[in-house]
Amino acid sequence: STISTDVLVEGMTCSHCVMSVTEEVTALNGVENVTVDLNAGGASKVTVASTTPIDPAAIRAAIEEAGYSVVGNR
Ligand code: 9UX
Repeated sequence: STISTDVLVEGMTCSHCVMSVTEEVTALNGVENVTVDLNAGGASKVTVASTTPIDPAAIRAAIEEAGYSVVGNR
């Protein structure tokens, strides 16, 4: 079954931000799909679907690599 992990990300405002984050997070082992709810309530919600649990620190690192900040979960 699929595991879903949500993180809230600051600083994403356009579709190119979405592409950059999606690309970095999709590259993590086990990640099957990444969706972004842009600017949901001030921060954007990034939802990571995977077959195995993904280390939240790895998701954070990938998002920071793309140039954005994780501000929380859910
Ligand atoms: Mo769009 Mo995102 O011009 O940092 S790439 S705002």
